[in-house]
Amino acid sequence: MTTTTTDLESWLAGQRRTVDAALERLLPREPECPRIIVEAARYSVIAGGKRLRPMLALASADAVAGRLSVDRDPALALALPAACALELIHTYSLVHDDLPAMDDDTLRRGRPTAHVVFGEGMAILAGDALLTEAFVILAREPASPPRGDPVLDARKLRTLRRIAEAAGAAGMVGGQALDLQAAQAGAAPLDADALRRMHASKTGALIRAAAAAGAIMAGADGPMLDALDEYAAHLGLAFQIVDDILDVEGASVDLGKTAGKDAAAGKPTYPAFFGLEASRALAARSVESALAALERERLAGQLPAIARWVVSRTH
Ligand code: GRG
Repeated sequence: MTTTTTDLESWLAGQRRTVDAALERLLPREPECPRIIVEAARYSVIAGGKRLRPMLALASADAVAGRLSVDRDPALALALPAACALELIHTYSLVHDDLPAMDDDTLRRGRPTAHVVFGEGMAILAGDALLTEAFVILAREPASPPRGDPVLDARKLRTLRRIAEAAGAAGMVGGQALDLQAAQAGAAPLDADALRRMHASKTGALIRAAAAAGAIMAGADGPMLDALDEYAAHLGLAFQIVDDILDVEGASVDLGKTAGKDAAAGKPTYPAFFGLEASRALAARSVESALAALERERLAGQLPAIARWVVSRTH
């Protein structure tokens, strides 16, 4: 059975409501936390965004449950804390990326960036809080079923490690460091292969961790996990290529962030290396490879439709 756009849209809308309600519950609160950090941490998360990483984690858990013929709702519930943690880590990375010391941007998710509203120091702390709280959530949740289940604890530890590795120096932070280094005066420009490797760490690692986290929490192992990792690696590449294309073609008002920044800054991008048409073809080929990885392990649910949506999106 194929999933239609409407099926995907209504699935995403339902899961998004669940994720947003869970984020409301899990974000830092008063009175344990000072009001200023509660407000600064919530500001960029509640602003919205596509919630791609949480959706991937949940779709992955759902696909694994389908494949293992177990109930989908408990699998989704087990994956929900990891889905929220991933969104907090992703949001921290955007808050820090937008700082004057990095990309120096004033518009994100359709709103002024966190440092514009709260000041630089507080935006740094908001990012720090989001990153740290993500690991509190991964260690503490889910609160039910009762804690102390050794199978669940083992899944949680694997998930926590997978996400930490993806967010850290071998993953997102490492990729951001390469990006920053390449932008320094006098630095050698990245060639197409170095660009691919930089994005694989900076953006791809967390996308892969999202698919893995949902799958691990739902009980996947071995070839099923490998297939999902391959799916997500291709999806991450397609996502990045489309992001570069939208930076050329999109309007800031649709994107919710400043369009045209990469070209203006002379940054290497897929359209700059290959042109728009070849970049679109590359993204389409990546999606085909992502779908082939799923088929190999007979994984489905919403994952194929999410892959197609990633290349057809306009924001
Ligand atoms: C500061 C450690 C650190 C890392 C920053 C991800 C990242 C690393 C920076 C973002 C720069 C950027 C615009 C990358 C292009 C791809 C990307 C990650 C876009 C933003 O993600 P979306 O489109 O955002 O999923 P929303 O707002 O929809 O969640």
